[in-house]
This record gives sequence, structure tokens and C-alpha cells, in this order.
Amino acid sequence: SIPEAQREAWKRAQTTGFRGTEGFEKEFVRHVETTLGRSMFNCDENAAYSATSLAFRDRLILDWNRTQQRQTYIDSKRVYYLSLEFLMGRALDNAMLNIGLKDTAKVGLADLGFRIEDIIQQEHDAALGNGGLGRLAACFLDSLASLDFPAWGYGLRYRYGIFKQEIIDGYQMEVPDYWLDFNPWEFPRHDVTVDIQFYGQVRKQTDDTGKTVSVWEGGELVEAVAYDVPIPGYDTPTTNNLRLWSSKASGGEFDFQKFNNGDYESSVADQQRAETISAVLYPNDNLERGKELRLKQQYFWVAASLYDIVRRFKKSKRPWSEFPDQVAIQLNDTHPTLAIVELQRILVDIEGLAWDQAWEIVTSTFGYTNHTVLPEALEKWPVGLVQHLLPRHLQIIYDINLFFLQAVEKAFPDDRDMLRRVSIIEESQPKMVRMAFLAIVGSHKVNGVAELHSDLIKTTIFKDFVEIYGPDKFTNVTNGITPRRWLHQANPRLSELISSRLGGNGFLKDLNGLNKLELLADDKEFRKEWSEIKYANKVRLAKHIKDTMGVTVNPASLFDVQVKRIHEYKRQQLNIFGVIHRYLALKAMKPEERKKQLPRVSIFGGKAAPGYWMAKQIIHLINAVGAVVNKDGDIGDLLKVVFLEDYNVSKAEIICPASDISEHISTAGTEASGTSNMKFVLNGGLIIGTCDGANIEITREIGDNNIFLFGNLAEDVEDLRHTHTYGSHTIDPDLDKVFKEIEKGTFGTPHDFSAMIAAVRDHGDYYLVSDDFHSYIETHKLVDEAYRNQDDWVSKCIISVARMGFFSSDRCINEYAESIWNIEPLAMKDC
Ligand code: AZC
Repeated sequence: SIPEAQREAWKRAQTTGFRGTEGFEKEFVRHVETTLGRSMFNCDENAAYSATSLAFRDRLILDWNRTQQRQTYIDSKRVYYLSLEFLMGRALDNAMLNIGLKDTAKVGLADLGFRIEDIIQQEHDAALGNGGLGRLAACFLDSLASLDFPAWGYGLRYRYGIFKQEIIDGYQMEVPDYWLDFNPWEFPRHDVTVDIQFYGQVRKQTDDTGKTVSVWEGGELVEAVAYDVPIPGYDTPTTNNLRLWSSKASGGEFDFQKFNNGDYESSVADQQRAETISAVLYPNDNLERGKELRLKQQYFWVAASLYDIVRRFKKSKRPWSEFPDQVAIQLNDTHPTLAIVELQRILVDIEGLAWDQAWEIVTSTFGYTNHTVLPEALEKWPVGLVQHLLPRHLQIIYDINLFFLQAVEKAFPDDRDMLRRVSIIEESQPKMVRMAFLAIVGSHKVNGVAELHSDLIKTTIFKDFVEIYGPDKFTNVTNGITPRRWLHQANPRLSELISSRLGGNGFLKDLNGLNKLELLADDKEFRKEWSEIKYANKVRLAKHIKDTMGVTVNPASLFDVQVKRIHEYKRQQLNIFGVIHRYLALKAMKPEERKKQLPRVSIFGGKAAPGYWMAKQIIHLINAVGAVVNKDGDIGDLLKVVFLEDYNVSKAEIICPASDISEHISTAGTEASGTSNMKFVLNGGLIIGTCDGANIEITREIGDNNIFLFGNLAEDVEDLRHTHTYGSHTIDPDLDKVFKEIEKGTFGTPHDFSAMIAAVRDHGDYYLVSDDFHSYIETHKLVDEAYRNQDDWVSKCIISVARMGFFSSDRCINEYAESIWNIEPLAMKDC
């Protein structure tokens, strides 16, 4: 650092970042003219976006520096959130709002000839995630910073985020997402690099003290380079860090040896191979595909992050035993589970700790969050693959397993089968490493993400582990969402209305403050303003639908929304079958009767994993139905069906505020939590849903007369499935009519949809579509009826919003901090 004597000069020269409008304008023009090399004669909206972002980034990074210096000085415990996905969405609007300078920028931009709304629209989403798991990580970062927790996120800097979805002739097409073209929000740290080793072999040797040590040698090195993304807290100077690793060939551009030998191509090929590691996000949601490159990604990221964390800890010169007092690491699903093995390797092989001492440190450091009980999503890696890629790690996994199984055998001497069931190594052909079991054994806490889910993991997939460790190791932390992005940013008018009535913005940091709204549920004037805002939000979405999909929808209709990844367990097929049923019912009516019906727009959106054929068929059917219904003159505005292309975070910010009712209709017991259910209710929409995931707790909080629940319960699912397979299986007669209509060719070539129908009719209806169809249809009738009484409907919406305080990710993060991380906030103002 700079010598004492020069620090005064340094301080005199320090910048503080802009504050007022004038300051913003100066920074803006400076960036346009110098950083971007443009002028007032060629500054388009995109350049204006870049300059605005750079002005804000400059401010953020100053707060970032102060925050990091403070945390280092105090040497407080930090939490590290390891996630392969961070679905951040856009950063500019969020930064402006969190820092509290949006109005300043708005005035400044207007002075200089731009509309802030247009500038915000220029930004490309940072889409480094698939769905709920990735978006949860992003909400957590916002809460951690807003609550002043010393926290870092660690992830991968994918060159390609989730693909862009195009709908062509009703089919999904995937287009690469070139999001890094220009990203003003990241700070490349070319000086923060780590060499990551792969392959090679392990040699045992005896050290000076006579101890046998393992040396991992040979193989190849890939370099990890850090890119830092500042994460601003809301209404606090605390600015945390999201560090994303990018891969490149170790030791510079390319192998000069090869180059000089005339082997130019292969030297470049090495470079490209190294860069492949962080090239692309795997586009699966709730599905694991066991690809070697994915395992490489996982180790690359985990090893670089741990190197960083350990380096930081070592600076404090504390004894290793204090590591868990300084460091908490949360594993977002099993993807970072190798971190457990890597830390044990660092402590034993490199730092020379005894196995047991190291293991005590490791298990006190890690917490593991499970996000799914779906068997196809539980990670397993072939032993042979792990051995090839990470030979020393496989040995350590075997040792961890050995000591674990010895303890189990001792505790359960009469249950021989227990060892087979809980072994980290599955004795299959080929043998597999069960990552979830490794994560449990290597962590001190395991949590699910909603009450039902946390109960289910204890009674199903991890049942044996509850017996082994006792119930206290397993806990629940119900998910939450950040009200800053999902209310204040996405729905500024509603946020403003609420703060005008509550006397300020306090609810954005203490969401329970919303409960005072309940007194206004019957206030006519308030209801009117509330409805006007909902209507305006629907007009905005209707415009978006028109602009992007070319379909005209009437904003006075009931907007019925299902947006999320396309998955059979989420049951978009149930929804579209229900829509067909509605269409047939309308067609069968006499014109006078038809006129009395409530107009509806069924809005779908979501990506299918490129290799998930059935999900793609579902998208196709939705579009095929839309194509017929939307141009049916008998139907007109009574029913429109829209599939919104390329659903992502920034589109969710338009969609959530515009929904009247949203669908969260997974087969009971399959959706761990769901978080969009929370977003929709917080934006003044009601939900139709099954007794699954967080729907159950939402019901408990807002009251069962404010939600439309239907369908079989989780406890009955297994029996129903058994009956389908071994007993009699009759299809709901209304659903059968829907199938027959599809088979008649009403929605195009019937063959295209035969597999979807067969899944229900002939293949055991695993997702209980037929079992739940009747109550789904009946419940939608109740929705129609309820919507007709607008006063009542709006009151329900207000009461629901008033009772949503529990679902703030702030509450959720405070629970993690207290019950898992044992960590305290460190506010800058306390400094
Ligand atoms: C999702 C769950 O499906 C969803 O219910 C939950 O709300 C979300 O995590 C956040 O906890 N899971 C995933 O996205 N992916 C996996 C592998 O579970």
C-alpha cells in the first residue's frame, strides 16, 4: 500500500463519485466523450446507456472499495454463496434505485436529450441462470447487501448465458446469447488469477516427519481470472461482491513453444479448449446430464473460489481452528459439492493438518441447500470420470465415505442394508458418486426451501440421514424474493401508492410494514387507485404482446399467466388442456350465453431445455391452440392464448405487475418452493395453485379465501400413481373430450401431440394431469365468478399484499444468518 507520507496527496486526489444532477451530467458526458470516444453528434441511446452505467459503476466501485476495506479491517466473519447460477437480469435500474439516485439520473438524462425509460431498455439481461435456483441466488445477493452482511457470491462468468428463445412456426428455436458484447458492470481483475489443475496422478511420499503425504502432480493447468460485479445494497453504502471466474489457457495467450515449432493451430486450440470451460451455461433446469465439461466447470469454479477464500483467511494469520469462525460457505444445490473435498485436500495435503482436525473444520464451514426432490435432478458422477479428472479428490471421497460408513455401521449394527443405501458411492454399473449424500456428510446444516419440501426431504430422499444425524441437522428456510426489484423496480406506481399511504418507503426494508395496508382494503378511493395501476400495468403488457407477438389483447380481460421453465412437473400441459376445454365450452354456447362470459387472456412463457423433447411439444401445442383460438371470429376477445417469446428476468418485471391470476399448478410434492408465486401476489395478483411448495405457506399467510387451491395432496400422490400402473386408470371425461378434439386435428397435425396425450392416457399419467383436471376446471370457474365482483377481488388483492411480509428474501437471509451461518451484519455507518 501507499506509504504514510504520500497518503495526504492521495486523499486530495481521491474522487467521490457524482452526487447531484450536475455531477451526473459531467460524468455522463465525460464517459461519452472519453471512455466511449463519441460526441453529442453520435451519442445514440445505446451509448447513453453505456455512459450512464459507467457513471453509476464508478459510484458503486467506490462504495465497494470502502465496504471491502472495512470488512478486512474489522476482520468480520464472511459468508460465501457458491452458485453455478446468478440470474441477475438488468443492473442499471436496480443500481439507480438502490443508491437512491434514479431521479437525479432521470433529470440529468432529460437535460441531455434522453428518456430514462428508453435508456434502461437498452440493457441486455445478465442471464447466467436457468430459473428459480439462479434467480434465488440473485435475490439473496440483494438482501445480503441491503442487510449489511459481509458476503460474497462466487460463480462462473459464462460467455454465453441461457440461450435466447425464438418461436418460429410455433416451435422453440435456440439462439446464442452474446451478452458480453459490452458489459459495463464487471471489473476485470487480471491480477487475480488462479491456476487450476486437472487430470494427472497421485504419488504418495514420506515427509521429514515420517508422515505419508499425497502429491497430486502432472495433468494440465487452466487459469481462472476474476471478474467482479459490485452488488449495491438498498439504502446503505454496503456494496458486496459477486466474483465470477473466467477460464483461459494457463501461462498466457498460447503455447509459444508450439508456436515456434510451427504448430500454430494446436497452440490456439489449447487456448480455445481452456476457454471452453466457462463458455456456456448448461441450459437444464431440474435435470442433470453427467457431461464431463460440466464436472470440469464445477471443479474449476470451486477450486478458484476456495483458493481465494483461503488466501483471504490466511492474511489474518489466525490458526486454522478459527476458519469456521471467519468463513461460512453455502452450497447452492449440489453443484459446488466438490468444495467440501477441495477444502479437505487443501487442509490435509497442502497445509498438513491431521485428517480429523481438517474434517472438523470442513464440516463446520459448509451448509447445503437442496432445491428439488426430483430424482432426475439429483447429481451423480461416474467414479471413473471423477478419477480421471480429479484423481486425488476421488481418493478423498473414498476416505470420507469410509469413515462415514464406519460410524454408521457402529451406530446401526443390525441394519446391513443401511450401508448400501447411504454410501456416497452407489454400487451400480458404473459406480457413481452421489453428490447430495456427499454434501450432507460434509455440511453441518442441510436445508430445504419451503416447509413441505423440507419435510419431504426428511421423509423421502434423505430419510436415512435423519436417523444417522438426528433431525437437528435438517432445517427449513422458506424462500423469499427481494421487494426492491420485484415491487419497487418492477411496479413503481404500486410502490409509490403504497408508500404514499404508509408514510414512506420503510416497507422496502421491512416488508412486514405492508400489513398496515389491510386497513385500506375496503377504502373505495384506495381500491380505485389500486385498480387503475393494475389496469395501466396490463396496458403495458398488452402493448408488449402486440409489439412482440403481434396479438391484440384487451386489457379489460382477466389476465391469466403461467410463466416459468417448461417442465412436465410444472404442468403447463394441464393449463393448455384447460384452455382447450374453455374454448370448446365457449364454442358450444349460444351467442347470447357467450356474451355473458368473462373475457380471458391465457399468457404462457418459459424456455424448454433444448434436449427436453416433451417440453418442446408442450410449447408447440400452446402455440397451435393460440393460432386457432385467436382468429376464431365466434370467440373474439372472450379467449386469447399467447405464448410470450424469450421469458427472462426483465420480461418478468413487465409480466408480474400485469397479472390478475397466475398459475402455480405443479403436481403436489414436486415443486420445492416456487418463487414467482410470491412475485405475483406481491404485485397484487391472486393465484391458482396446488398444495405444493410455498403455495402452502402463502395460503397460511394471506388466508385461504384469498387463493384458489385445487388438486390432490402430496400425501396421496404415491397411491394414485400406484393405482394408475397396477389398478384401473380412467381418464377424466372432460379431459378425454379435449384429447379427442386434438386428435380430430383441430389444432394441426394430431400426430404432433400424440406423445403428450399418451403420457396421460397410456403411460401412467405420472404427473396426475387427469386426476386433477376436474378440480382445476371447477376452480377456474370460481376464479371467473370472483373476478366479476371487482370490489371484492381488489380487496382480496390488497389484503394479500398486506400479508406478504414473510416472503421477503430479507427474512430468509436473516434466518440463514442466524441458524446456519452464525454471522452478524456490519453496517458502514457503525464504522
Ligand atoms: C428450483 C425449484 O424447482 C423451485 O421450486 C425453487 O423455488 C427454486 O429452486 C429455488 O429454491 N430448483 C432448481 O431451479 N433447480 C434444481 C436443480 O433444483
